[in-house]
Amino acid sequence: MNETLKIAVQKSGRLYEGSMKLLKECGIEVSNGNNQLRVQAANFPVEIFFLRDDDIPEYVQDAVADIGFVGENVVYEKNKLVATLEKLGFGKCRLSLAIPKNGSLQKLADLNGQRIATSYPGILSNYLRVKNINASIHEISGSVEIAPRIGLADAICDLVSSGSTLFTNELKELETILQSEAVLISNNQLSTGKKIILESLLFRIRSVKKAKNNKYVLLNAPNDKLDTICNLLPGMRSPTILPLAESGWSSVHSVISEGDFWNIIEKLKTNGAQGILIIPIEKMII
Ligand code: PRT
Ligand code: ZN
Repeated sequence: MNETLKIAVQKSGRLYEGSMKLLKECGIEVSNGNNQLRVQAANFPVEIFFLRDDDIPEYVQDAVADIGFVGENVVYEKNKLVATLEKLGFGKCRLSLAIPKNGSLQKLADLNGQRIATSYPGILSNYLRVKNINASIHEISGSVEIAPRIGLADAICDLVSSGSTLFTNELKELETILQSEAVLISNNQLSTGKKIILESLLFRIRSVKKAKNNKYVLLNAPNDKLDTICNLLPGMRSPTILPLAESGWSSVHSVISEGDFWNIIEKLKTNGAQGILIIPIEKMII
């Protein structure tokens, strides 16, 4: 029997674009033109289910979907029996406690006896227990940031990315409880056929992620500086060196990681590298 892996993706919202883009970068063609609830990919044995993000962990646990793309914050909050297999590199945010900017609350201990509004009662109550804070939790499903202003709560616990929502509501971050990004979760009891499809999907996802974290670099170097320059460029194995038409010079090709980028470029320049080209990598297979 030809099996299909069922993938749960957020129907609309902050993770939709990133999820669809990742599938596309993995070479998986999906059209969701008619706002359908499920679609079969044209060229890979997967079927996409479009769902609310809050429902994804439970649907994956119950095998309605085999895997899902969802925020770690939702995975921790829902606490279902699913395995987190891979961070996906988008949907980055943090779950933080925030307090009025100019109020009497100043530190974590000040939250004792206070009311905290949140959509994450599970994560928050665990955190407060560990920190020995005795506060009451008011669960609300949206617009948490207005709760202190309308007198519903003294503090909030909500997702933050740029911080501008807190700023416009005259709140400030007190503590970060959790760093989060979109992750791939899986049902724990996939059939052998589904596991094979998942492995193939994970291989593609990892190749896309590696490519994003690396850049291809091409430069010209005087031959007497080649050793120093090659030591700055470890590459996947070692740099490729080709002679230039002009004698005494070589062309060096390598791969550098995004994190080291500016640091390495400066050192390359001071060591005599010229004509440096940095090129994005589409896929990286190691
Ligand atoms: O309809 P459905 O239930 O599927 O969607 P939803 O409304 O519950 O979720 P959605 O689309 O808002 O968020 C989906 C996921 O995106 C979250 O679970 C997080 O994993 C991730 N994510 C990343 C964020 C943010 N960044 C984010 N900034 N989710 C929400 N926010 C909100 C936050 O709640 C606050 O209101 O954005 C505001 C803060 O943003 P800044 O930039 O002003 O700090
Ligand atoms: Zn939601």
